[in-house]
Amino acid sequence: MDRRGDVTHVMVGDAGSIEMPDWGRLRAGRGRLRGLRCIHTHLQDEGLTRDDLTDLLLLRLDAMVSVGVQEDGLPGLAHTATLKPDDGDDAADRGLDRGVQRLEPVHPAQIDDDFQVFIRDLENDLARQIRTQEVGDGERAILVSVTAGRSRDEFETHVEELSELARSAGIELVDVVTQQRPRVDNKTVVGSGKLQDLMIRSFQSDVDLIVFDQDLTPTQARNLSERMELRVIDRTQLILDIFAQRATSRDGKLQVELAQLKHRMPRLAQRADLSLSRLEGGIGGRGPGETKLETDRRRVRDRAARLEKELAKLGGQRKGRRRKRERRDVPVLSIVGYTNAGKSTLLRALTESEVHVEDKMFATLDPVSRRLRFPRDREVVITDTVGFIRDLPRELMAAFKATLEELEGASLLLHVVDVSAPDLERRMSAVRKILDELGLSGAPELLIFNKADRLPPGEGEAIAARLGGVAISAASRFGLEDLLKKAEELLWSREELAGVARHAEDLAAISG
Ligand SMILES: Nc1nc2c(ncn2[C@@H]2O[C@H](COP(=O)(O)OP(=O)(O)OP(=O)(O)O)[C@@H](O)[C@H]2O)c(=O)[nH]1
Ligand SMILES: [Mg+2]
Repeated sequence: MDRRGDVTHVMVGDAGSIEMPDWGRLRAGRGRLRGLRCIHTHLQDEGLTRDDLTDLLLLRLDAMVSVGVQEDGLPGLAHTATLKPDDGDDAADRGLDRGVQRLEPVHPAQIDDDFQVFIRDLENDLARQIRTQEVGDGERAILVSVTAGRSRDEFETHVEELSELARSAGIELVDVVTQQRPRVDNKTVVGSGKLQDLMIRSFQSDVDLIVFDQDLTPTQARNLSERMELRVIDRTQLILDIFAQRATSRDGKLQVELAQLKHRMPRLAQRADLSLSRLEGGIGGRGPGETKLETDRRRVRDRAARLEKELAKLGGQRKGRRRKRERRDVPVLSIVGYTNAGKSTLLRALTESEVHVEDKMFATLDPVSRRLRFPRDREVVITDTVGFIRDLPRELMAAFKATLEELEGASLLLHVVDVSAPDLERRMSAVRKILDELGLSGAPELLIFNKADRLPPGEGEAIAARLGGVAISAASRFGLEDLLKKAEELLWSREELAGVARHAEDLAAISG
């Protein structure tokens, strides 16, 4: 029934269910309701069911009404529910009634409220709520993760990391939905009950995006975005999108675009239907543009091939520059480590230069090199690089490889570890694994336990002693001398250093 009271559809079902017509596929405008009430009978007078409330929410109906049928065939009570503006009362808002309000059941003959006025007020409330939600330009997202057999501890750090990634991408986190499950569901990652819950939450909170911690297969991606009527992305896509946001150099931009294309290729292969187009834009429509992806697979492949060629050319130029430096025989110290560990801060502290530092993951993308003069007047080049992360998307490995070519000639790896991270050892092994896979683990490594200022005094040093390395605080410049001394020892053999020292003493003796 529409707002004027005219009957627009008549649906006939059986005792168990009524099939809704397909006008549910289109979303009503933001904050607006559909302008239709659904009035149906229940043969048992059980009141509104879970399915009724779900339909109310998902179809954004003005109201869902069930009228009980008595033994004698006459109408019983009419149960009515409508959407409810979010009043912040979370506790009363769980389970079946999340986001809906029920009106007092009355006999149909006694309904005399002015529905027009009621529904207009409700729409205004809903619209107001959405306006206040639109603060900030970030997109609103719900994160989803299933345990999939991981330990609680491991699961939690993963979810935390995903939240951190979302924040770094400029996404506004609305909710985190987790599910304990031995395995990921083949079709929809989470189970069907959880999926329904997720749909309701996303409608209520008016989110733009759902981010899954698990990498989605093309089938899962399609199923999910179809059912959710929302953009659905996975962790890999999120990381790729962050890289796309950050890339500044020509090289970096091309690498990221190539990685994005490679990630989307299998999804393009399956696009038998149009619903997939929802998957394509990155966050805020960044990344390979929609139009580009609207073309067929071959054009995408061609584009990828062109990118690869151009990248190879740029790689050649880089190699030339590096060779020049190698000829000058300047040792290269490369700062590596998990993202956000404080690598750029360290470079800044050591070289007193302006280097971009930010409390965001993947703040640095392109390598930065600076000169550094050691106390004994030796000069080295020190390079800051992109941060690593566990389960690095395969597509990004290639991009890393190119930007990390700088590391190939490294004389010493300065492996920066955030000593205040609870899972620091897991992060260390993630970094080493990536270095290994990139074939860069040959150079000697100095472990640098940064952010010691975040721990009680002495604790950072204890960890450094246990795992072998130096404890520092790049932010407060604590421990830098120790670091330089250790680096010097690793760079130049002791004898050589002793020789230099003797030489200096001799010189002092002569001139004295
Ligand atoms: N408390 C504390 N914070 C630090 C320290 N060093 C760095 N930070 C902070 O950690 C955050 C990340 O620092 P960055 O230097 O950008 O880290 P990064 O390793 O270069 O990060 P990516 O380039 O994103 O991989 C910033 O907010 C820094 O201010 C430290 O010694 N102590
Ligand atoms: Mg950095």
